Parts: sequence; C-alpha cells; structure tokens
Amino acid sequence: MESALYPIQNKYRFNTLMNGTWKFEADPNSVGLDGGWNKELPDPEEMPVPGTFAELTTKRDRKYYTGDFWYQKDFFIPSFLKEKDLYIRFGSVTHRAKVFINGQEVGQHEGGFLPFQVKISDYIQYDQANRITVLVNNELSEKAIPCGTEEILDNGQKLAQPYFDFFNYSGIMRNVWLLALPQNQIINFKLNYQLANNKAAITYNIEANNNAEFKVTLFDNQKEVARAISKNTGSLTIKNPHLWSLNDPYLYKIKIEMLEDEKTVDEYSDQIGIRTIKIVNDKILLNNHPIYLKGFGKHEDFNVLGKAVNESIIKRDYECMKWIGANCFRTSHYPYAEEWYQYADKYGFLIIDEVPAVGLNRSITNFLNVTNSNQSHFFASKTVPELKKVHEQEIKEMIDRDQRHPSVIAWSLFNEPESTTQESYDYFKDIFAFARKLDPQNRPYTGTLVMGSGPKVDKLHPLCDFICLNRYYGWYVAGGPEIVNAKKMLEDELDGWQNLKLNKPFIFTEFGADTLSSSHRLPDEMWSQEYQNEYYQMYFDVFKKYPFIYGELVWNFADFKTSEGIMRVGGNDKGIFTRDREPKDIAFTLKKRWQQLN
Ligand code: GCB
Repeated sequence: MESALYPIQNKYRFNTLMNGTWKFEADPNSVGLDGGWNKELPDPEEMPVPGTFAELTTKRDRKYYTGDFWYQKDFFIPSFLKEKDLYIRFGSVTHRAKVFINGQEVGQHEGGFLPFQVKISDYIQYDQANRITVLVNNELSEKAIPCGTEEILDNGQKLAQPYFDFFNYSGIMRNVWLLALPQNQIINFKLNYQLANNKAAITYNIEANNNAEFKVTLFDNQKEVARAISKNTGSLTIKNPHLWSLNDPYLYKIKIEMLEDEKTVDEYSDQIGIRTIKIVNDKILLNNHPIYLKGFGKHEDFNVLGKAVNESIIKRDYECMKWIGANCFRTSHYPYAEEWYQYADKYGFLIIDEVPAVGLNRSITNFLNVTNSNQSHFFASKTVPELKKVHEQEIKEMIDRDQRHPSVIAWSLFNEPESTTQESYDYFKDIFAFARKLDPQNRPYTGTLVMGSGPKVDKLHPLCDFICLNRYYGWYVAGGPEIVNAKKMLEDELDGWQNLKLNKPFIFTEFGADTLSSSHRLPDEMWSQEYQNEYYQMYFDVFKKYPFIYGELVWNFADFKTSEGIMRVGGNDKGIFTRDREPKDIAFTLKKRWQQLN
C-alpha cells in the first residue's frame, strides 16, 4: 500500500533526509544488472541529490544522455529503530526507478514527477552500514507520460526526442527521506467541506493498513474546536468557520490518531484550509464568490539546478508572483514538488494541478501539426492501452498526494493532446470517468486544448468542467506586422465558442511571445520586449468583449530550458521574468493590470 503522506515527525513517526552526495554512473549498454552494479558501482563519480547531471556537465553527450543510469549511497541504521517499519521515500525519480537495498530489489516506480516509497525493513542490517542503489531510466516512448521517442545517433548514442517543449531533465531531482513509521499506520486521508448556515461540516475518509478506530481533532490556533472518534469515515462540524481565501489564507490544524485497544499507535497532523470550489454556469466560485484567475503557466526550471527542487527558488517565485498581483498558476506540465503546494496554501495562491500527460501527439517539431493535415492518429496506436494505465495511475497518485491542499482548485488531465479525432475522445472519456471517482471534493476536471482545436473540430471540451485554451495567434501564426490578422483570428475563434453556448467558464491557460530581454525595437518587432507588450495588449483588448473568459494564465512565468532547435534561442523565451527571475518590461504592464482586476 503506497502512502501519499508528506513526511512529518512526532512521537510515532521519524524521518531524516538522505540528500547530499551520492555515487553516480551512466550505463549506456544496460550491463549494470548483469554486472552486479546493484551491489557496487564499478567506476562511479559524485552526484548531488537533488540534482540533474544534464545541468552540471560540460560535455554534450552527458547533457543529452539517454538510457539507464545508477545512483548509490551508504547509510547507517541504528538498532533503536528496530521496532519501526523503515522506508525510503523519493519525492520523485525521473522517469522510472528500480530500488535495491544491499543488492536486493525492494521496489520500482513508473513516472518521474510523483513520490513513492519502498519498505526496506526486511533488507537492512542494524548497527551496520547499508547500501541503497537506484537504477534510473530517462527514455521517452508512447507507452508512458510524458511522451516522446528516441533516435540513435551515428555514433551509437541514444537521444531522447520529447514530443514536448521542455528539457528532458532526469535523475533524482527531489528530496529523499528515510522514514521510520509505526507498523500499523495511517496511509492517507481525504477531506471534504460543506458550508451552510454559518457552519462547516468537514467529512473525512481515512486509509490505514490495519482495521482501527481513529480520533480526529481540529485545532484553531492551538485550541481544540472539534473532535470525533470513528471508524475510517466520519465528520466534524464547527460554527463560524474561518474560511481559507486568497486574501486570508487561514489554516486550521487537523490531527488524526490511530487507536488500537484505546491506545494511540500512530498520529498524523496537517494544516488544512476550509473552502469550497465549484463551477456554476460560466463562473468559478471560491467560497461561493466568483474569482478571476490571473497568473501563469510555470515550470520547475532553473539554471544549474534544472528541475531539482530548491526552496529558495520556490520562495523567490512566490515573491515575484505576489509582487505582480497574480493569484494562480498551473503546474504545467507535471505535478511539482510538494513544497510548492505548501507555500501556495500559506500564501493564498490557487493551483491548477496537472498530470504529466504532455506530448500525446506525434510532433517533435511543431505542436501546430497536432490539428492540421499531419495529424498522426496517436490514439489509434497499439500502445494506447499501456499508456492509459500509466496515465490513470499517475492521476491517482497526483490526486492522492495533493487533494488536501486548499490551494488546489482543479485537476488538469492533459496538455494539448491530439483532440479532434474520435479515438482521442474515446481515450479521454475513460480517463475523465476514472479521475472523477477520486476526489471527494469533486474539484473541476479539465485539460488544455491546443491551438487549432477550435469550436468546430475539438472533441474534448465536452469532458471538461471549464475550458482551457492555449493560443498563439500573433506568435506562431500571424506574427509581427500581421498581428491585426491575429486579432481577427482570435475574435473569430471566440465568436465560435460563444455560439456554442456552452455555459462554462473559459480560461486562457497559455498565450505568449518569445522575447529576448536584451532586445528593444522601434517600431516593435517579434522577439523584442515592445512586441511582447503589444501582443498581450491585443489579447487583453479582445478579452473585454467575451464575458465567459474567467482567467488569464500567461505563458510562461520565466524563460526555461528546452531541447535545441530553430524555434528556440537557448530555450523558450516567453517568460515574463528571465530565467534568473528578473522582470522583463511586460511584467510592469501585467502588474498594473492585475492589481486593478478584482
Ligand atoms: C504550448 C505548450 C508549451 C510550449 C508552448 C510554446 O502550446 O503547451 O509546453 O512551451 O506552447 O511556447 O510553444
């Protein structure tokens, strides 16, 4: 049974970080398993964890290394931990991992952006050094998400070819913990809120590895305000609840105690925010008040770190987002490290949480192919059943992990897949039906529609609770002097959506123009800061005419690394901030606009 609980310490639970220097070795011919590398790496080098080799190397073949690679570390387990169940928990390993303790395999995991833990108690030696080894693989295929393919270069080297627009960073890029947990333990718990007559009813559903009773206590600023004892499900009611909102992200503490023969055997506490989120007609309601989403599509991306978690960057990004007046971001295109959500809960930010379902089309050069005549019938391929299983598993792991965060207001189940074929509808019909069973809060489910998947041809919008558009009129089509045509194209498309009378909110989840922070041009030209300003002004003029638009998440928060190619100058430059988090000119325009918008 996989636990989705974030590590905490108390009388029953202890943990320690295993970050730091690990040994590392690439295994281009996949000889490691036969060669006993799970016991001892033959010729390792040092590698920081969290970190990614691609950003640390000075050699091109290492930067683009694709295939198997190994991590190894020795650690000590004192015998006073004997009465506990011991686990190693990885915040993520990208994209798949096999874990060995003292040479023996103890577990594996598919998916590079969600945590997993392996039980190690039966494999370790107490009061002695032990060895953990992780075999990682970063190849891309159409059987797992995110999707891509592989090329063999003339020198025999494998090269991942992502069907997506961010660098295929890989490795152990999030925290690694040693966990000491009670044998009978709480595995997870889900919460739901009902507000009525100045009261909040909090219903809970606790998962544990043993049949037990639970004492559930709610604290308001250290003071107990409600308590219940029950089996796995139950509820608490409080009067005059202090709701979680954007301006006042108020958090209560909930404590779950697992009881056996009236004795506590495990305890888990978390901070929770009481709020409701729902869609009514074409509005998104937070605590029954309409909200307009202002903010970004983001990436976990930074110089030297790649996608490795670093709390200083998290903090800086939230400070920049507060400064500019944003209230929301989408975790494009994968679930982020858990610390992102913890900050959002405390800072009062809204998150659209996205599963790594990106690249579900066969286009490595230009995403516009997805809906034109080069359409690939991606969902007719033989590997789709396997892909669907992985996709569903990752949706489950994401929702299990993130469902208690008040900041999470919606689940995004895809980014820009092929979306105009019957096969794509059939695939996603099942995906949505699967996902809709998992969140007791029944938060809205959605996904983002690629440019070209417009009102006449798109097949996926009926599945979505609100509609997310990624649009680049004025950039990939009708850019520069043609921007007047771009405006007309955007309006024509929005007229088309309006005519469908869907009575659902629309969010622009991507729109943007690559902009070099060094470029100024008069009259403005594509790639200059002036053009980025003109581009956004055009969109904002159009938005005024369409009241069903309930949000603008610009692409992207900051410049970020991608694969190399003629479309990219050192990466994707559509950032409102540079890669080192300084504002481009457009940031000041957005700040003015967003501070005035509700
Ligand atoms: C998109 C993708 C995003 C890209 C962006 C771009 O539609 O969803 O991953 O980075 O366009 O800038 O081309």
